[in-house]
Amino acid sequence: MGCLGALLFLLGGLGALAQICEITEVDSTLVERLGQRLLPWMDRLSPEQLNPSIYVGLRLSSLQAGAKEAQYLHSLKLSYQQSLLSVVNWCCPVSASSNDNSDSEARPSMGQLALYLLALRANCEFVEGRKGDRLVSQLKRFLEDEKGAIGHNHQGHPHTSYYQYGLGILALCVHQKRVHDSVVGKLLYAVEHEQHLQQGHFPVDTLAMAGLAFSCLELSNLNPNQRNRSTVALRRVQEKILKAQTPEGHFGNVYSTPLALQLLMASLRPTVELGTACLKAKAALLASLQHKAFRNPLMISQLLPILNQKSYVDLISPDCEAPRVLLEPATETPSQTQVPEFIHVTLKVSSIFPSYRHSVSVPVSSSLEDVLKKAQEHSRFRYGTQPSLSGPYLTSVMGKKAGEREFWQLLRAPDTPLLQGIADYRPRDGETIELRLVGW
Ligand code: B12
Repeated sequence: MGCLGALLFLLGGLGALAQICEITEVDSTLVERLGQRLLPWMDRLSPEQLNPSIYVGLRLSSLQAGAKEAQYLHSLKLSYQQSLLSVVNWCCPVSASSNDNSDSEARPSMGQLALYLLALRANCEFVEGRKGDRLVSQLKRFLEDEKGAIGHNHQGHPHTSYYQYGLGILALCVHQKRVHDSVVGKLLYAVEHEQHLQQGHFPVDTLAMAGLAFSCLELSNLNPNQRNRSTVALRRVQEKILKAQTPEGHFGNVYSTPLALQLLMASLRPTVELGTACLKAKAALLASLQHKAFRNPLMISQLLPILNQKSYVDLISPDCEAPRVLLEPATETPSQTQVPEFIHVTLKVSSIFPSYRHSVSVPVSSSLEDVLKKAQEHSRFRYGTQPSLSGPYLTSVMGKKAGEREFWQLLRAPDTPLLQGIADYRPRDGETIELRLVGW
């Protein structure tokens, strides 16, 4: 045992090990800057731009947005209640299909409904009354449908994903709503036979979400018959996440680290190995913050809780009286008007016939979305997107829509998948970006 190990052992002896995965003493200006990036998004109150995850992230953070926060929750309530009441048989998630040109079928998916329930709980509300009961029944029905899609012999897949399945169970759990053992059983099976989760592209995020759901069930004792299985699965999740730590310290990648830390923080089984891994992850995360890796509001919303030593499991009994620092809008430094410098980016699509390859010129620090727009204006390139909580999701390229369990993957040539979406990724001069239709 090295020096660090010895220190952690000592802390454990003092009963402090339970907090060993907490990310404390982060520069408060860094945290505030993250929060400030959420503020402009809180002015976007149209149903397709509302994002319950932003509200949850802020309420579990050390920051508050004053009157904006209440207004945002109000808009969320109007939008979600309306969707519920206007659709008699509210079901079936928005599929990953679209027309070319932006399309926006704005019916909340299972995961979005779950996030909305988390948002209510973040405001210390329990779903209740007739409307509340309908929300709960709806989410339970979603989960039952997904259970059916997975099938008796577990050969099928949920229509959405195991990530959303975990989110659904977690949301009901923090509202103390019990789901059937067989629903929890499907998620347990998926974790026990991990190839089901490996098939997805982001096993760490999915494992972390499943783990958060199991932690909540364990703490709330909602499915006592599944307790032993759930305990073993939780340990497995923790081990898998620790094994997925990269040499720099991230769990999976930089963007799965916040959820992974939420899970590890909520862990009831701290170990020395866990403490060491968390310290390393903290260092990696702080370095990413310095490099401004966190600009996407959804990503910030998953990160803010851990910088306040909180996880979604804390929504079992949230502290709505905890003092939080009021966010002021960022002061803008006036940019000097300069002649924009241009870069060249090559766009490549081989998954269609005839294949496509074209170079476009865009101003420095343009997004990939700007590149796609430019290519569409100046060549035969066509694309379609769908709004999502993470931003515009690329659904079709050259008229070819991604089918069920397929997606248009974004890669930097020759073969590096991008870690950001089209709105956030900023290509460098000379880069080739490939859009590739793949299964998941
Ligand atoms: C499941 C999942 C997928 C599935 C989605 C299909 C499905 N039916 O579920 C697949 C494998 C297809 C996928 C693809 C991609 N994903 Co993804 N995905 C996730 C995951 C695990 C859960 C998303 C979810 O269900 N959220 C909950 C629901 C309620 O929210 P929602 O907005 O309604 O969900 C939809 C969107 O999230 C959308 N979606 C999924 N991924 C992404 C990524 C981006 C950038 C956008 C705009 C939309 C989007 O699909 C969801 C279902 O419709 C998250 C993990 C996380 N920590 O959030 C990563 C995550 C969001 N994905 C990520 C990335 C990078 C991608 C890709 C860009 C990878 C690539 N190189 O191609 C592509 C998207 C490319 C495109 N066409 O625009 C990153 C985003 C990081 C960031 N900086 O924003 C995350 C955080 C994973 C990670 N740790 O790196 N993803």
